[in-house]
Amino acid sequence: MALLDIQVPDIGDFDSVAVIEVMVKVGDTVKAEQSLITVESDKASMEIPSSHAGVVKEIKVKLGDKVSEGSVIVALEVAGEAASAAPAPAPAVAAPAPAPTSPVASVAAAAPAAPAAPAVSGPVEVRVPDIGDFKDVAVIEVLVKVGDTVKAEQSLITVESDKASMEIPSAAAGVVKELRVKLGDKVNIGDVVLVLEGAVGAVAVAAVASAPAALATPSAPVSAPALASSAAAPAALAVPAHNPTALAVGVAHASPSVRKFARELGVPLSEVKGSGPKGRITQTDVQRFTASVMAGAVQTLAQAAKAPAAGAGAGGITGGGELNLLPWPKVDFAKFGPIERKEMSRIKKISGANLTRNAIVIPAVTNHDDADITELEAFRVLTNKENEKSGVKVTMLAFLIKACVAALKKFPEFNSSLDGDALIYKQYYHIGFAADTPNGLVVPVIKDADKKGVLQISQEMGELAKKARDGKLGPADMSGASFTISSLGGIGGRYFTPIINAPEVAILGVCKSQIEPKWDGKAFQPRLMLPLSLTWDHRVIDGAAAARFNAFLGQILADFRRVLL
Ligand code: CAO
Repeated sequence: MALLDIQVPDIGDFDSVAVIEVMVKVGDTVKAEQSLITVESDKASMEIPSSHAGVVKEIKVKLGDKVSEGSVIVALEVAGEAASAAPAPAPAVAAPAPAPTSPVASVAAAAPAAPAAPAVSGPVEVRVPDIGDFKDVAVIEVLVKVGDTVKAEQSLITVESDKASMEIPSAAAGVVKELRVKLGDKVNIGDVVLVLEGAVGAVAVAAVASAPAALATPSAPVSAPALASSAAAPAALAVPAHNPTALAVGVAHASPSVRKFARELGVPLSEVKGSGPKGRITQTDVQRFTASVMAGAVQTLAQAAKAPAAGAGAGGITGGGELNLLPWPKVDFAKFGPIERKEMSRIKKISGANLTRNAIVIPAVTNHDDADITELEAFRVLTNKENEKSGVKVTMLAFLIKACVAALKKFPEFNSSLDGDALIYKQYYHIGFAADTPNGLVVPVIKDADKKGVLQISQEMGELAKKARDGKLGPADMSGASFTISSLGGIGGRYFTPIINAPEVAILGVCKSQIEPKWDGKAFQPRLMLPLSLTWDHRVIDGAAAARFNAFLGQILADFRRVLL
């Protein structure tokens, strides 16, 4: 074993460039060719790989450091034999650009404009310049379009290899007449990027096709830095051979690994706001963007384009579309402590999938309110005393079901479902109630609750709850609900945000009632208050209607005689 300093190899024009990512840490075992850091200039970013395999003993650079050829990146512990290999960076192998074979053929994209160059009226082909080890690299961004006026040095396209991305600037100013590349094209030195008209600082094209080797203007030969070094030389791009002065226009600024990451997730990088230096997009930015899209806080341009017009196609509920979700984090929990793996119950698996769809697809809003149930609770206790022998216990939930039926009659859209662009108003009142069972959450349904009294509802609810706990509910017991109540009143808590049980459009969450001081105009009175949380689908219901629904429910619960009205 020996310690070896891994240095920045000859990377051409990359001099004093900033370290924007450190991709390893002390103790990491790295392979030869594994990327250690990402460096970045104004126009290109590049990952610098390790020339040897070994274990990282010390990191000699940090974020923001400026490095050049020969700068030590890490101290690596390598096997004896490998250590004997010369770690010194390979000498620069930058080759000068080939001399132009024709003085008036075409221009290298990166060649700076000759200061005294005249304007020319004919078309000018702008080509990919000689930029070193640069073969069959993909065009990942086209930064201009036909009709655009471009300045000399303005970036035209971004190309990317495994390890580096680079913007190719224009050698001349002019108007884009024709684009010769598109996204995904593989380009090589000499390929025509676009044709400019009225170009300044370049020369007109005489016989383009016959002069493929002419890649630099005579006045400004381009140096061609190649990324050739020892074992560390990545199959990568060198920096563009130009003086990078122009600012990138509308360019997604990210390292190749972040670009790759974004591509895998289908994230449009051009829509992600970078939080890194100079607005560079980091992996975290991509993750945050994805999370925002998932949460519905942000729409990608593509989604916006696909989305139905406002008011139309609200029934996109069945659509789904592409969510481009991040992969679920894979964590080896055993690394942190003892663990046990248990399969989830069948109910949990099924309800989990439904809940996820409903949470993501429905633009849901929850209104919280309180209902004064002092008198109702007194009545319930009295009723239970009187009916003690019947064996049927009247529950607050049974009263809530009746109260909700009255509210659903007054606000029929709460008892509806979306069907494409139409609403189906149900003329029946089947009320589901969430029941907690040892195997997970189920929702039995009280059918025709409008036609049943509180006692009958209580009795049916007791039977259904028992069937639920015993795992004996059949599909018929759980289907057809037009509205659902989820009561945590027997357990506790103040408010929560229940998830709508699609294709219903609203759900009422209820928590534990408690005595609160309420001002009656003269004094505070102890009142039993029931917390209500109404979640509703904003495509169907608006906030005012939701507030009215809750207020109406509160009035009924405060004085149950109103049910009769
Ligand atoms: N405030 C105060 N106390 C309440 C109450 C409320 N809002 N609601 C019920 N209680 C009391 C009851 O009066 C009862 O007290 P007593 O035993 O002294 O009479 C006790 O709490 C237990 O009630 P319960 O929960 O057994 O009966 P219920 O009719 O209220 O509910 C059922 C039945 C099946 C809905 C319930 O057992 C259950 O499973 N609840 C959980 C639902 C759930 O998990 N929802 C979450 C879905 S989102 O994940």
